[in-house]
Amino acid sequence: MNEIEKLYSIRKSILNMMHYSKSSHIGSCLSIVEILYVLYFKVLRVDPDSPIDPARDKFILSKGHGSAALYATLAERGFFSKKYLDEFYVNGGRLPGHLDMSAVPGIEVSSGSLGHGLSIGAGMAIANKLAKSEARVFVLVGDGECNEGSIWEAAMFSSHHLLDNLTVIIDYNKLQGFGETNEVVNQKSIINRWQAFGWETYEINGHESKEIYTALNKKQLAPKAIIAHTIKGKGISFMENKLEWHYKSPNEEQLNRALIELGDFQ
Ligand SMILES: Cc1ncc(C[n+]2csc(CCOP(=O)(O)OP(=O)(O)O)c2C)c(N)n1
Repeated sequence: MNEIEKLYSIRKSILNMMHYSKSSHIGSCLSIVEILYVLYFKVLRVDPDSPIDPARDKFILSKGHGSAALYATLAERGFFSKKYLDEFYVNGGRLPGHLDMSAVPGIEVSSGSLGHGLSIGAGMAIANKLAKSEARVFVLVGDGECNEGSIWEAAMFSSHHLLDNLTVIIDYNKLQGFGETNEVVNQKSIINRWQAFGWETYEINGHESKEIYTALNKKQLAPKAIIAHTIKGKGISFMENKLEWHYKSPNEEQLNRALIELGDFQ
């Protein structure tokens, strides 16, 4: 499968998972598909056949409510069977609604309570340095999640320790659960903030694979923050930039409409 087909397949999986489980956060998932694709197919040194290799790079999805996107990407990359995706967020199912590192191979950290992933990632990055490992650590956070004070504590810590093996990607889709991010707690100066905390910063289109790849691979002397401009609900016209799709789940008619549109998105 080429890149377009893989992106299509991941989005299709997400739509189906959300529909069958009647669960929330479809907009949050669709905004990070290209970022996850580039990480898992182009950047991360990971091996589905050896998922806990001590030398592997690590990725943490700190905004754990985007779990369906990570499960779908991991299945696409071969970490586990795509059949497991049918067991997302259903009673007794294998894949919990928020990320559980014990559920399937490939999940590095259980998440869902926002604000913790970057601190955990900083700990992993410093551990890699102590072990003289070349492995890198990547953390994806939401823009609303950046309202959490713990993010900024981790940001201070990471630049103090010059963690040049740590990268945070901010999914700047400008919406959170109950409103526009810049209205809830203003993040307009988000790049300046990360710079002021001593991070190397990049600003990219978070749906352009080449831009994502280039920013992720730029050599760094300090921790790196990538502000990825994204669209919540990306790829489905009636979901894009619509707050309601933080919580709504597509019914049968909406699912079919979305799947038809997804064909156009290819
Ligand atoms: C500590 C904590 N507080 C509140 C929530 C509830 N919650 C789930 S998603 C969400 C909004 C997150 O917005 P953002 O980080 O911008 O991610 P997006 O869904 O827009 O991708 C909130 C507040 C949570 N999961 N954890």
